[in-house]
Amino acid sequence: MRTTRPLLGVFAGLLAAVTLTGCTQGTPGGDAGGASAPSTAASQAPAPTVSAPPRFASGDVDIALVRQLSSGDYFEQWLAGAQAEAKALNVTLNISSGDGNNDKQALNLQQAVNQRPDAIIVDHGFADTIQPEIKKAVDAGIPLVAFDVDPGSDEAVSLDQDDHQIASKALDLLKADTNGSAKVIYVYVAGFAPLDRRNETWTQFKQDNPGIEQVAQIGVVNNSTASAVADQAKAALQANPGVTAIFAPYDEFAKGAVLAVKELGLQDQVKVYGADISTADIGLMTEPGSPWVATAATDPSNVGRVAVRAAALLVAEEQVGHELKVPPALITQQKLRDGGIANIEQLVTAIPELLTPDVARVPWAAGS
Ligand code: SR1
Repeated sequence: MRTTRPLLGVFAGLLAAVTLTGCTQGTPGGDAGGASAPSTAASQAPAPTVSAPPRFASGDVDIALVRQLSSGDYFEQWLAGAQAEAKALNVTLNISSGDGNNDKQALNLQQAVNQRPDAIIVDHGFADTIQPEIKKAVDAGIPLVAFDVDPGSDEAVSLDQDDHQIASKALDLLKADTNGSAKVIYVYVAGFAPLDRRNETWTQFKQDNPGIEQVAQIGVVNNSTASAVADQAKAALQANPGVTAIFAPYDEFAKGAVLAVKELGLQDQVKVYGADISTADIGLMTEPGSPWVATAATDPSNVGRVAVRAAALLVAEEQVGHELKVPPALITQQKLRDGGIANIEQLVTAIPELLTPDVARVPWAAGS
């Protein structure tokens, strides 16, 4: 797939990189509903040694981003990163969201395909509704990156956060903290690819650790996931007085679990093991007496950046790889408190592996 790039010099490459900063966006870059400023690897990365392909230099690249969900810390941070990377690469990002309505997302993808963008990023989605539309995009020859959704096509590039690791990192700590003996409430909704993969790890974990007993399963994903989960978690805690842990591998789930534990005054008895991270999550985890003791997470804005870089590489017919993974880190309450970490920027400084400039590196871009 790698094309031969024209023999343009280093000077031209640097010039292009400099002129790429003032670009036009399909949506305003960097404004993502109050999400933290996206992190960047620019300061660590070497200067680009090749020039941008002419279409990138002239701002003629359109990428459609077709989302299933957009509300909540994770999705806001992810979008902020995607927009920042689009701006850095001088591409126009046309964004749509199904707002949790799978048919709407499928329609959005159909419309995006009709507009023939240079590439499409599909961000989450249910296989039944989105795969037929992904097939149409692929059949039309449009390069496609599928984040957190099974594209059902070998032609698409898959991107995920290594969800098995996300689950196992949190569960290994749960096991260590409880000496392998705990009654656990589990939060899960089937159909979301990352949650389904984390569920595979949880299922295996229970088999391998007979002292860990799931006493209740709860879960809902909607526009107010945290408060809906809080209501469910309260009922499950009241029905199961011996619970000592809640495994809630999505930060909106974890927020709901934390709320329930606090409202019932069970902070000393019940600990929450989550996934994902945001500045708001860090605040919740480090509050005095917080039951949220650990989360396994990537930096969401970094993942959004990776998705856009992968799509840009496909447009440039550069090698990308068929499956991209952004590895998570385990973030404990203890580590946050000990490090005085209060926001995502400080977290990324403390754990630089959260930035992954080598995943889908764009050779002509600074900071990729
Ligand atoms: C409803 S799916 C939510 C998950 O998507 C992303 O993978 C985030 O990690 C989040 O946990």
